[in-house]
Amino acid sequence: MRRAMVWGLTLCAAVPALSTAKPVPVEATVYRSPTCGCCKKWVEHIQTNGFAVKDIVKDDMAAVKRELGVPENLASCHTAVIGGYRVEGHVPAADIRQLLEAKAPLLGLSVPGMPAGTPGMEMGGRKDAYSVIGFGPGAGVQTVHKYPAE
Ligand SMILES: [Cu+2]
Repeated sequence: MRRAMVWGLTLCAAVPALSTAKPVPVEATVYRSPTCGCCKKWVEHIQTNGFAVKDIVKDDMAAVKRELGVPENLASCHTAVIGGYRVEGHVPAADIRQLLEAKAPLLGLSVPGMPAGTPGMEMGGRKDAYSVIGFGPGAGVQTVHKYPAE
């Protein structure tokens, strides 16, 4: 059988028995406070998108962010470390993938605050406009991806 056909079957069928053909999951260490519900939902979002999550519960999230060098003004709820990058808040899995593939010269990505409609912050049909911000190393910040309101 030709290889192209095998891949085609895998993509269409999505059968657990064929899961060995999937790419190896990317490891993600997520720090979150014990009471954070939207953090857990974001963890589920990245898990569904092929990330293997090490879930670490911390009471003092401000200390975690400080240690990892997440700028205070870009802070959100949870903080993750993925492929050496810091991922702060409700960053969509697709943007993390892009960051990893591009090997962008950044310290990390953030979606500051907790905008409605981001992965893990679903609020019915409400979707606020928000931006994924790239930060560091150093003081520099840049907008990596703008999501419009819907
Ligand atoms: Cu949150």
